[in-house]
Formats: sequence, C-alpha cells, structure tokens
Amino acid sequence: MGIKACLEDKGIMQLKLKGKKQMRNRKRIIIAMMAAGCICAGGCGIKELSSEILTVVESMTATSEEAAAAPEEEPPTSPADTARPPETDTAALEAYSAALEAIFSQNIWPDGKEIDEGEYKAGGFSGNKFAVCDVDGDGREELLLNVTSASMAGMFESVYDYDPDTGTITEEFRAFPMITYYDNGIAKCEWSHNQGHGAKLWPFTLYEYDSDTDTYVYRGSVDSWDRDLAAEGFPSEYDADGDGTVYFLYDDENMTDSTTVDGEEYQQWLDSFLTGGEEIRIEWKDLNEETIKM
Ligand SMILES: [Ca+2]
Ligand SMILES: [Ca+2]
Repeated sequence: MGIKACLEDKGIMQLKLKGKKQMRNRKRIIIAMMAAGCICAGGCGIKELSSEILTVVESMTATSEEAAAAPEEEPPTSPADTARPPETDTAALEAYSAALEAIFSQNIWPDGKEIDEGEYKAGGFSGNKFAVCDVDGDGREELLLNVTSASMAGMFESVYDYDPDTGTITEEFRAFPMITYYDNGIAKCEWSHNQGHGAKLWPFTLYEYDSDTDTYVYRGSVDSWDRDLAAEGFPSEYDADGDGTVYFLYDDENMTDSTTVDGEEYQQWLDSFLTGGEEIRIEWKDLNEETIKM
C-alpha cells in the first residue's frame, strides 16, 4: 500500500483544512501522522518512502492556492501537530536506510556492532525481516530487525532508534523474535522455550516503554501449569475455578519468586497492562540487498 492509499485509509486525506496558514499546518500533520505510524502500514521501502513523502507534500502545496480563498476555520489541535518536525524524520529514514545497507556492505548491525558471520550469514542470511514503524508510541519511527538466520540462542528481534542529536542509532530493545507490540507502549515477548507444565498458555514476559530512558523496562512474566500435562504435585489449592490450570506471576526480572494465582487473577494482571492498548500491525519486509534498495 502506498503512502497516499495509507493516508486515505486513515482518513487523513479528508481533513478539511482551508487557508494558507492551515495549509502549513496540514503539511505538518501529514508528515507527523506518517511519523506516528502510518509509514509502517505502507508497503514500500525507505527510499521510496522519502520520495513519496515529498510527492504528497508537494501535491498538498499545489492545491493550497485554491484553498486559500475559502473561509478561515479554527486551526487543528491534533497532538500530531506538535510532533517532531519533518526534516528530522527524513534524517531518521536516511539513517535507517544507510544502516540496512551497512548490514551487507560493512557486516555491522544498525547499532554498529559487528555481525558474527558464522552465526548469522553461514546459512545464507535468509528469512530475516525489517520494518520501519513507531512501535514504542513516542511519535517517531524505529527500525526493527527480525533475525532468525541463526541458532535458537542467536535469534533476536531488535528495535533501533535514531538519535537526531548525535546522528547515531542505538538499540532500545531486544528479545526473542516473538514479540507483539501494543500502542500503549507494552511489548509482549513470548519465551523461546516452554519448559514448564503449561501447554494452553505459552509463557511470556511483558515490557513497557519508558520514554525517560528510551528503553523498555520489565513489568512481569507469566507461566502456567496444566494438571492434564503433569498431575503429580499440581497445586490444586490454587485452582479455584477447577479448570485444571494455575498461573505463576513473576514480578522481578530474575524470576526467583513467583505468585501462584488462578485464571481470574491472571486475567486481571494481563488486563492491567493491555486494556486500552491496540496491537500494532507491523508490515515486515524481507531483509536482502534488493528490498533495502527500493
Ligand atoms: Ca517510536
Ligand atoms: Ca484454574
């Protein structure tokens, strides 16, 4: 899906802004909305995105003269209007594009660390993916890499952020590549292994984006025990609803201690993080030398 289609999809093209002042706001809104996550829904590459952004802005400017004669309206007060200025976002896109090229030309990850060729490239470096999307909800796009061309232990998904002050890219989050991002800043990370007694629920950890540190912080983990899977020692005293499953909540990252609860309390715990958050749909693209050139 192109940027224009993406904008129409989100109803942005229907903004009825009139007058020259409003046209300036309108341009800022279009760019800011892209920065706020529209880009990740588009099916195009970074360089293509940059040119599409310019095309959309130019077409907006071209129609501003007709709109100038229309009566004035109240200026928009969308929060997106106060987002980071567009030239900075362009710099981020250029930095991400260069970082993707460097994976192949310089054998380094986007944060500058050397790629272990034996681990990641010996098998052909295939099946890996990338995306550009605002996953942490701070109004700016991050670069995401989903890397599976490795042993289980080497597989990862990373969120890289561009710092406009230093012009560098840093890694703000990394986990096993089974992550679901929510637009309230929560990342649900499924474990690479399920070694417990629970089969109905795959264990996972929740992290939450912290804008002060521009990183994700641990918020809790959950594992479970199904009596059907292992009856011996099953803690029936916690199975209040009698469905044969209990849950273990870990509130410290070392997971030394857990609280055993039943389904209702587990659901309340989960709701306390996910209620009000919508899953972010990420448009992944294959990571290879051709796709990053688009
Ligand atoms: Ca962001
Ligand atoms: Ca139960």
